[in-house]
Amino acid sequence: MHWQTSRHRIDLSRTRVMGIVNVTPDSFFDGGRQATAAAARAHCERLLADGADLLDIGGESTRPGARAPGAQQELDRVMPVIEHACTLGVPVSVDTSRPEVMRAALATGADIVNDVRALRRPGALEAVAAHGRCGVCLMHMRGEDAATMQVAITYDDVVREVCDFLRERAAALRAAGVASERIVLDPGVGFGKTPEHNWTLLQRQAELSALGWPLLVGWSRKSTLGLLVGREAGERLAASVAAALAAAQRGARIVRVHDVAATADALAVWRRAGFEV
Ligand code: 8Y7
Repeated sequence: MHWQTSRHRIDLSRTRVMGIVNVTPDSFFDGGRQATAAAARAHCERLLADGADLLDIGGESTRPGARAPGAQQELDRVMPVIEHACTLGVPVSVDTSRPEVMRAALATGADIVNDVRALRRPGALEAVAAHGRCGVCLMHMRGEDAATMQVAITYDDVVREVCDFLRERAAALRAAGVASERIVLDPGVGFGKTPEHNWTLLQRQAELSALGWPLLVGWSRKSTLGLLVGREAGERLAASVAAALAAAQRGARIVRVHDVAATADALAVWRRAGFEV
């Protein structure tokens, strides 16, 4: 199984680690735009030294209730970091829902569009289709944005509804001419879901894998883990690593994480123990 992206054809027979690079003023010491960009560039190099297989660079905070930056602000944040990341020899993903940010990142050489809104914004699907070669991660999210997604969450059957949504989005991309091998799916842990929904999606992850596309999953530091073990965001390393292993065991081909070194070490042991199939 492979993931075709702009510059790299990623072999997914081995579980891959996607390192998270948040270029938001609240995620790095905020000494202004230059300092934030420099810290983010250094963070890319740190994650690669720690064993990241891919980098995911984003400038829109998806914290529940966060306010979205404007398009120009998002471009100003992410483009200097993407330009640098594209020189480092690994696939680079841009975490955005904006077609103009997708186009700018792809023009610079970015390999993958990671969209928590699954290319539902006007022009987003077209931006990916027009490129002809980039990879794309389609994530399930209930609701429009971080401000509304956790309001009144009900599903009849969360796994069936997430599967239906992802199947429909993948079909829309195929209809627009996007090759199947460019597409990866993601259940969207924490996006319009209660902790119970998130655990159900992990327990029944095999049903998502059965859709036929590789799965990317992100549990890193999320509040569902914090609730289970009774820990704040900065104290969820062990829970995050365990969740990444559980997701890998259930067939995730890419895990999206903050703590790359610990996750890569854990996956190395898990792999050596014969769990990777
Ligand atoms: C995910 C994500 C976030 C995820 C994918 C956080 C941007 C929240 N989570 N993208 N983005 N999957 N594909 O806690 O689970 O990292 S932001």
